[in-house]
Amino acid sequence: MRPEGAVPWPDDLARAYREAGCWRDRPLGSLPWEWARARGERVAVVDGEHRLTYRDLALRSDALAERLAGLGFAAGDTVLLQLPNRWEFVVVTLACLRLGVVPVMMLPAHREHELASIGAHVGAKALVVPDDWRGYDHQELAHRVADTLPGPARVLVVGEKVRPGGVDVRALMRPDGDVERRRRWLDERAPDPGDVAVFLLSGGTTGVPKVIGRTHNDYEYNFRRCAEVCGFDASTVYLAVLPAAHNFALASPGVLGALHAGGRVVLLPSPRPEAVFAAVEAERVTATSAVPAVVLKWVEAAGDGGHDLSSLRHVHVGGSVLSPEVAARIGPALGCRLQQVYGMAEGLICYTPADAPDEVAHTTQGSPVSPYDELLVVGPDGRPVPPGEPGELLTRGPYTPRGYFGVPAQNAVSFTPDGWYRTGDLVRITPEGHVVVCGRVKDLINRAGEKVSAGEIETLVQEMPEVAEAAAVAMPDPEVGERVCLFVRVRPGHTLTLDDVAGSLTARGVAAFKIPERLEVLDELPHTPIGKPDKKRLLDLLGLLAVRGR
Ligand code: J2J
Repeated sequence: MRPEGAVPWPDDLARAYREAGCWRDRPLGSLPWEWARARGERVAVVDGEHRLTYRDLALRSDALAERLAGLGFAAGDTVLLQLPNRWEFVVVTLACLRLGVVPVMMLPAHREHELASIGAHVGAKALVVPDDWRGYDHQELAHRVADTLPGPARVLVVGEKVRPGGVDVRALMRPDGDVERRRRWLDERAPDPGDVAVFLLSGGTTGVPKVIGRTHNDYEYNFRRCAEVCGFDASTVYLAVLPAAHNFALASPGVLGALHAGGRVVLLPSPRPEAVFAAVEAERVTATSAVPAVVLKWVEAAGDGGHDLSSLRHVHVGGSVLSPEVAARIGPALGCRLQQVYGMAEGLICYTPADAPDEVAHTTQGSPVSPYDELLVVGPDGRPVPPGEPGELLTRGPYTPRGYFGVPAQNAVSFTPDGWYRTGDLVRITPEGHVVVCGRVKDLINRAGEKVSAGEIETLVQEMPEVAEAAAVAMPDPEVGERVCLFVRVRPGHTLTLDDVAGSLTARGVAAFKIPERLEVLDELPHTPIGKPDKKRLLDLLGLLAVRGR
């Protein structure tokens, strides 16, 4: 069942993408058996001491899928999936895909604010959470959120300490019973490959939740093409350190791309250099992906030596701007090749070739992974700029859906009438066809690859009684690229500190990565001629304050 509110491709293009072999009309949930038939006893997923073969994956995801059906879940239902990088993440995701239940890929850092608004928007029927994680009680959070949702929602818990009222997911995965009968039963109920398989969150979700429905067909093409461009095969050992729920680590090529290619996936819940280097050495990792802030830490720590990183062939770096200087240090420090990637949960992915000359790998973000990706660079008037000039990138293609889920008014802004997605990124395209990201026109803060919508923060802060007006801007930062800086005008007779803001947002369940890290209180905010806060002038002011050493 197609969740209502998803925006499909036009019929003629859908036909063309099928004829071209982009869309193969196979539901993603059928892949684990396809993989298991070819390479059943090989290890597919490693998580610490846990090692799952391809056959284990198929058996466990089938068992869970059938028992989810027994609990009343059916194709087209949505569930909020909030799990860290552990083996259960893979099984739960595959089980949902098998049954046609659509997982919404929440991040472990999300809290009540995000879970409740997205859950209400998609009509979530369940939350899947760890019992606790990094000292935080996700079970309690999930029950609280479930109570706020308009319809009944179950709490499914992965862990030892399942409390009354929650469902023990690990117990549902036990691969006992009649395997063949279960497989046939699930095959008969396989979802339509043109339907939405997963919901991804858009970087910089505004007040309006921007959720992207990726179909079985388009997402399979996404990770298959990325895997091809990255040279993934049966010898690949892919290390996932970024949250596996993020499109980058999930499918670009990430976890799904590595499994599809017959490789092995190693899951690590932390990008700390020590843990990463130990995993690379122990599992002979060949490829991994990271945002620039993380790879910089690896480069700095690699000099200490002590670990054998010789198995590493490629590191994929993207999500935010990578400076050419840091890019040039990656290969020598880690003993591998750099592939830059410019991607987005909305679709388009660009990669520098696996064997690109340094010039290309260090200074560009590569070219689209599909020959059917369309790119258009436009000026402020919406017209194409001359070749090589910078402008906003618009894109369409076989894995770039035509709209967000259930927000027609937002879609009229984010997409052109003829289906181009407005990326909000300023790019130029080199004569060789490589994209270079040179800025953005969208109003967000990119903190170590985590996108924070300025508008969302402003709305939340303006709800504080002390605040008359607020503007959030991206403060440049050597460590994480950008941090959220908040400018405010307070109401007469009030004062405001950074702690007040942090306290208020945290109390309202806003994810920690969105909390402003600097506050400037002004008597007046500068405005543009149409009366919006003038962010360019605020950024200039920030520069001046920095020069004055504040
Ligand atoms: C500058 N900005 C970049 C880059 C993304 C692979 C890799 C990344 C993402 C991702 C992804 C950038 N240089 N190399 O989904 O599959 C910024 C742009 C873009 C936005 C998308 C993937 N790579 N960006 O980051 O949906 O602004 O996806 O529009 O989180 O990140 O963010 P997101």
